[in-house]
Amino acid sequence: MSMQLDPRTRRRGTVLAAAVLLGTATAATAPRPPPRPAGPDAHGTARRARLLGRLPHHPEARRRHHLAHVLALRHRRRAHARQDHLPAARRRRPIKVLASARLAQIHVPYDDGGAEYDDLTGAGFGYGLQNLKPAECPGGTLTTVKVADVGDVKGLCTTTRARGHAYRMASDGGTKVWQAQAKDLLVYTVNKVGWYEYITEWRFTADGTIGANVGATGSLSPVDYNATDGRGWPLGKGARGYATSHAHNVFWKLDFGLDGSTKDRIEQFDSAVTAPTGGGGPTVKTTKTVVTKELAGDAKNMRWWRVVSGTGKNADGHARSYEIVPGHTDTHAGRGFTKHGIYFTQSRACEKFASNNIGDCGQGAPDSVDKWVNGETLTKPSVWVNIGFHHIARDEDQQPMPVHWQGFQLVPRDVTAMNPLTPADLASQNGQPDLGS
Ligand SMILES: [Cu+2]
Repeated sequence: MSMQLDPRTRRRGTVLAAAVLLGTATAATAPRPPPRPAGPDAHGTARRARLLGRLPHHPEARRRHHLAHVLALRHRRRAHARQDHLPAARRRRPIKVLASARLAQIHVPYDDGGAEYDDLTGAGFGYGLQNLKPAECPGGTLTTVKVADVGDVKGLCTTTRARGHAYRMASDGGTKVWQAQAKDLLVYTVNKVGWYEYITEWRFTADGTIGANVGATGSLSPVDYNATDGRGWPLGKGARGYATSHAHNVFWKLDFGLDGSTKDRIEQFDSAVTAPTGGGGPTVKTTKTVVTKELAGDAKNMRWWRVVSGTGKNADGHARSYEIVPGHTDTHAGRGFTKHGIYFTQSRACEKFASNNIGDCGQGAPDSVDKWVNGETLTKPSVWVNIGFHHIARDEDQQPMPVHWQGFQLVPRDVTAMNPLTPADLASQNGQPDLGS
């Protein structure tokens, strides 16, 4: 995006926190589960994950939070209505996953150093919430959002979308095929910032995976077509205009509340591969490191992180956790806060935005996530995910620009003892598969 605003101008209340992270997550859209034996998490089968908002400090954020709650309640009521028709054995308790999940900045520096924007807190992202027509929310529900200084905007879409195979498995003898077609639950908004439009999407998959993505569309900035210094790309017949290359560094802030507790633990895993020296194949050694202090982490081949519940275990006695799976990212070395792909900080409510923070952390407090990593012990971690996209424009970016997505997934690891969609006749196959005939 590009707007002729002072990029460092702080405009309180410009944020539409994508605190739109509502709804009952998985089972709301999953095929109706098969009957289960009685008892909590019997056979380790699925429980419904859900998200709950947390009460923010800013009045405006509170209003949005309220909306999130209303929607979450509505979803819950519907879910309960559905469950009323189920025998007791099939009613399952939800498992809390997140206390809060929000978009935490979109930082856009241009390659020539001439412009740099913090779209959420410096360029009016929240004011740009767009009204959506029903056609933009196919099969779903549009909800009205109150935006400070703007008014009501019918801008929040909640809908479902076909996903295709959730799983497929043939028996050894080929006599039977188990397969399921799934739907995702999607919650999204569109915000216009300058000539760019951002789609903020939260996606809940029937297998428990949560996806956070931002899609950039709209139009290239018409005032940034002057890159004759080699920092752009020629667009138009011959080479009439040079669109200036730039980056979109998108940040999310996640506060987990696994099983209702914020006492989560962060673990990092690294695997080292050794090529074979004699007989046998290559070998791999995987090492776990518990992240006990605040950390600015860098993605690396065969490295991953998970957030582990300090209290909750699944029916097999394994600690519940969510793995952070980043999508493709271009890490931008230009600022301290864009240098790293992930940050773990001791949670503080005033630390809301990864850069140009407008949370009230007090006079002289640092205003970006890299500076909040200062050696504190992690007892209540916040997770900041940074996914960057270096945008070198192309002819196809006009007009309008096709949506370009960037984001990450939260993938359940040992949240349930088996696949939450396991059909009844496979429910006994926990531990060692027996495909039978
Ligand atoms: Cu761009």
